[in-house]
Amino acid sequence: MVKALHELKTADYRVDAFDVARIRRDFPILHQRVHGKPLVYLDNAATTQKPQAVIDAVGRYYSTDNANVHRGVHLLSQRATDAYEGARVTVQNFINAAESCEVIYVRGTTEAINLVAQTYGRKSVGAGDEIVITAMDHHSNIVPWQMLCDEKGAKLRVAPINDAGELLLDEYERLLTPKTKLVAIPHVSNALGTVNPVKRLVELAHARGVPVLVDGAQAAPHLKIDVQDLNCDFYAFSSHKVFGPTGFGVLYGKKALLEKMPPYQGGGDMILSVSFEKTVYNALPYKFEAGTPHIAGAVGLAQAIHYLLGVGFDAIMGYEAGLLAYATETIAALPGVKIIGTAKEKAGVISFVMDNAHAHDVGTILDQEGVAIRTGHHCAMPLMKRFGVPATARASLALYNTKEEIDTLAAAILKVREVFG
Ligand code: C6P
Repeated sequence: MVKALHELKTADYRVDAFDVARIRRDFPILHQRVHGKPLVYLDNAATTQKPQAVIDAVGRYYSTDNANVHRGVHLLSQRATDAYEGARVTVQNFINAAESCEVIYVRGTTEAINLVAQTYGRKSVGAGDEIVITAMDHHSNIVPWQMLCDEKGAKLRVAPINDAGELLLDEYERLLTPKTKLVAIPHVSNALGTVNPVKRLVELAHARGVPVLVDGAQAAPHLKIDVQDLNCDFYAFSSHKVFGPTGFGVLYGKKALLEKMPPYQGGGDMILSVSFEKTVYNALPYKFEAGTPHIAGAVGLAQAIHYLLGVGFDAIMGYEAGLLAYATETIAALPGVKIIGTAKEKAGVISFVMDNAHAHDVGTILDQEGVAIRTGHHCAMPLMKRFGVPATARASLALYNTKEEIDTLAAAILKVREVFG
C-alpha cells in the first residue's frame, strides 16, 4: 500500500532502495555535460526525457512499418494500423478506461481541453450558464473555457485556494449551482505541485448532475490513473510529459457523453459516408480523429507506458515521494528561499522565489551550473497573481532524478545568493 504523500516520514523514504542508476541508464540524454557541468535535468513538468526504448520504438516504426492507418489493404498499412490501435488498448489499460473507444487521440492536453470546449461545451453551455475552474489552473484549462463563455454569454467561476495552494472545498462546493454546466480541474498543479482530491471533487459535482473534466497533464507521470475510480467524465494528458513523443496526447471521455458530442474537426477518417448533401460520421473514437494522425506518437506513447509499467507505479510513487520530501527539506532550509506551494499532497514540483533575485536570474545562474529548471509564470498567470509574485523558479522531478542532483540544485541556489545577496 502506498502511503498518502503527507504521511511519509524520513524513515519511509525509498530513495535508496529504488535502483535509480539503472533507470538513468535508460535515458541517453541525461549523460551529457552542459556548460562543462553534468546535466541535472529538473524541468520535467515542461517535458520529460525519453527512454531508449521509446526512441527505438519510434525509429523502428519509421524503419519498418510506416504507412497510413485505416486506409490500405497492404501489409505495411495493416502493421501501422495494428500498432496504432494496439497503442489505444495500452492507453485504455493505463488509465483503466472501460472501453478503448473512450480513448481519443489528440495533440496533447491543450487540444483535448479545446476539443471538449468546442464540442461538448458549445452544445451544452448557454447564456447565463457557468463553468467552474480553479485558481491553480494552467492557461490551457482557463482560456478554452473563457473563449466558450465569451461566445455563449456564460460565466467562468473560479474556486479559490489557500496560502498552501490547496483548493478550498467549501468554496468549491458553494460555486456548484443549478447554473453550473461543467467543472474543469487540474489533477496536479504544474506550478505548485498540489494534488487535488479529484475523486471527492467529482462526487460533489456529480451530486448536482455536473460533469467533470480533469486536466491530468501533471498527474500522469507521477500517479496511478484510474478514470473509472475517479469517475470523471473527461481526462486529458500529454504523451511528452509521460516520457513519450511530443505532439501527441489523449482525451478520455465516457462513451455516453462522447457519443452525444458533435465532431471536433471534419476530414478523412471521421466519416462513414460523404455526399454533397449529407455526411454520416464515423463511430467512436474515429469521429474525433480527422485526418492522418500522429501514428509514431501513438507507438511512442505506448512504449513509454510499457516502460513505466515495467518500473511499476508503486515503486515510482514511493521513490518520487521520498525525493520530493528530500528536495523540500533541502530547498526550504536555504537562506533567502521561499517555497510557493506547500500543500500536504504534492507531486513532482518545487516552486520557489528568492529574496533578492528574480526567477529568471535564478534560472540563468542555475543553467551555468548545469541545472535545467523552468522560470516564469508557468502558464498560470492568475496563480502567480494569487501569490503576489511575478514568477517563480520551478524544479520539477521525474523518476530518474537523484538526491545528488537535489544537492547540486541546492549548491547552485547558494551561488545565486553569492551573486545577488
Ligand atoms: N505545462 C509546464 O511547464 P500541453 O502543452 O498541451 O502538452 O500541456 C498543457 C498543460 C495543461 N495542463 C497542465 C497542468 C500543464 O502543466 C500543461 C503544460 C508545461 O508546466 C508547459 S506550459
